[in-house]
Amino acid sequence: MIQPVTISTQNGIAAVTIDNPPVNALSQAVRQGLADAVQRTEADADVRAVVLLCAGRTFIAGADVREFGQTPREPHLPDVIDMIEGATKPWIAALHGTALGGGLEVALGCRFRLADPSARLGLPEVNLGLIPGAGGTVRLPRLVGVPAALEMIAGGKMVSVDKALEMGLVDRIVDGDLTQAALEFAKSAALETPVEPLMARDVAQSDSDKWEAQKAAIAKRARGQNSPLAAITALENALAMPADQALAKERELFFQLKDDPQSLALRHIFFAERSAGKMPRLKGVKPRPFDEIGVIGGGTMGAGIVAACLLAGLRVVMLERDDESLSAGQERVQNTLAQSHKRGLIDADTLTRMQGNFSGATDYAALGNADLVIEAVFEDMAVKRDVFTRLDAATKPDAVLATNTSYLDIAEIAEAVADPSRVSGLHFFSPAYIMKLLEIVHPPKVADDVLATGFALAKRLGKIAVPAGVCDGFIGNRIMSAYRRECDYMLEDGALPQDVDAAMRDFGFAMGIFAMQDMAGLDIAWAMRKRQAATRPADMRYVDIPDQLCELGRFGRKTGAGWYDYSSDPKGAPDPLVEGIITKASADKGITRVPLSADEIMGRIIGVMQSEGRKILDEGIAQSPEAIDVVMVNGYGFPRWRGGPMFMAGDA
Ligand code: T1G
Ligand code: NAD
Repeated sequence: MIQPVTISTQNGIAAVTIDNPPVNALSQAVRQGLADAVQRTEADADVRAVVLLCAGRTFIAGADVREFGQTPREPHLPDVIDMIEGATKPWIAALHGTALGGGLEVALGCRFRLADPSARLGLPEVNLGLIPGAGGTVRLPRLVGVPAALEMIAGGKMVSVDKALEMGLVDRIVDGDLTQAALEFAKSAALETPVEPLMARDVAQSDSDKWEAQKAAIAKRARGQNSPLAAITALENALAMPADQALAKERELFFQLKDDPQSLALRHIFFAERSAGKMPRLKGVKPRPFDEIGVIGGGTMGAGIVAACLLAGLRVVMLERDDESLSAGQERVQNTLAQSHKRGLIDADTLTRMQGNFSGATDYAALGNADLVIEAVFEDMAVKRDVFTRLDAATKPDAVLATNTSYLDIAEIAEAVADPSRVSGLHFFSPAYIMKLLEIVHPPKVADDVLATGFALAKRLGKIAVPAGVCDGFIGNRIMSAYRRECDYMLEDGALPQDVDAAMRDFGFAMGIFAMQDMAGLDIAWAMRKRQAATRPADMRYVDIPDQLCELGRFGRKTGAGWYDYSSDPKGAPDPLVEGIITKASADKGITRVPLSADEIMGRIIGVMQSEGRKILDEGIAQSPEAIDVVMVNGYGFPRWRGGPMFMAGDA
């Protein structure tokens, strides 16, 4: 068996290298290798210091999450880290890529931490429904202080190396060859100054008002997820108890959480997000190059897609139907870039470069060099087919053409061009420069390398790509249409919009379905219902309450009123007019209204998601139940810590 941990000693410095692709996870073999490395370097009289390195693209990215379902095997990580911390020869961790979870905990066991400029550090266990389980909640506050430690552990976000240096989390940022620099550092005088191991240090008390406020903010953000609250408990233990006691408590909490359904759900989504985008038919298929992107339509979605591409460093041409619409679209894009700059996501030079990569046009000739064109015009088949006919004439024959339609038949759109094999669906979610999800829709005639180009674009934009077959609404919108329909039924049966939305928020959704419709606009779904009217089965229950709202011009936030009234309260207030329409609808159908409990409401919503999900799987629209869960969690606010509707059904 290949040893994932090797030692080479030169001039009294031992280099311990971990090589366990793809992310140097702390599998049992790696832990054993590290424990052996401590014993061997301690026993070797020639060794004065040890440098810990990782081969490949990253430092240790954590414990091996795949081992969590198994019985823990020795050596256990806390023991290995204690050995490193207790070693008489100082260990220096050389960090590149991502030092995460158990990986950062190992680095905290080392006396010094050097990092290259691209490194990122974090304790993201909370995102897996856990807390650090190998000393992170005890050693980190002793190094960076309790408030900073809590933010890292309860937030689960990575910090840049500059931030890490500022916090004292790393001792030095190394430009150039990290290994050489670490070996030089190990020989340097720096080691002559004894450095107290973190476990032996005291924890600095923090300002109690700030501490209470910080804890309250984290508890509010948790919205039903346990692990952020457990992180607070662990840090309180670190503050109140001797280090070894706090460590034992941390371990106890860690094992409690490891078997908690929330952690099982979050681990399911972690791996589902990494498997959902893999299409067997695309194995080894090379995507087409895409340096210049064209986007047709500069409205809500078009402008968002342009911004996403610019923020990813691509050149973009936006095409609109007239000058007025073009300048409105350009303004939307410029505002988004300015916002990103204001929030420190991009610096001034980058902003200027991105503005230089952006141009607008109303003449299709401007798309002559585009490698990939994404259409985001009105949700109308005739308008879209007309656009694709013009694109067919204006673009290079090998340019990829994609539509961002929410519901329309992409095969029918593709027939508007001479070579339908270059047409696919790239279904973004609003706002397109923020939402991580991208449904890649594959009409029957699409070429493999055209699809592969969509996946390559998704990776470039940092999106989670999920393949979907052609049907009304693909995966996400189809399931949403189904549970929105069920919610409309519940309005007639006895509920009000605020009841349904409250039940969904308590369940863990960021927003209820009626508030979400008001945000997206009621007009898109209305257009879809009108289109479906001709083919709707006569015996199918139909609720016309949303149609009545639309006929009154209540399209949601953009018209000041929809399911809620936004005239007096920007968050939206229940509207007696809407309640009147609802109770009359029940009466007109002779339905006796019966109040519905939150459990009944959620039972019906999740039930419909699961049954529609099974139909979608049967029809091959989605590749796996995991794919459906990834879509619902990343596109429709389904609470991550519940894993998704199919996971809840035990189907995934
Ligand atoms: N364990 C096992 N497999 C892992 C893994 C891990 N920790 N991290 C990644 N992989 C696999 C992943 O499934 C994929 O496999 C491949 O590596 C590439 O990943 C005691 C208990 C490191 C930022 O939460 O955030 O330590 O699909 O596609 O986009 O306190 O992976 O190719 O077969 O995501 O470049 C804490 C999790 C663990 C970090 C790289 N650590 N990983 O992102 O590649 S808990 C984490 C990531 C812990 C201790 C506790 C990301 C990444 P496959 P990828 P990427
Ligand atoms: P929108 O009304 O905000 O923008 C549409 C833009 O297209 C307008 O600026 C209009 O001037 C332009 N346009 C119309 N016809 C054109 C033509 N022939 N040539 C060039 N430009 C033209 O609409 P939107 O919300 O951005 O939706 C666009 C598409 O994206 C629709 O197919 C919609 O279903 C889909 N979509 C919308 C959302 C959402 O949440 N709004 C999410 C995903 C997908």
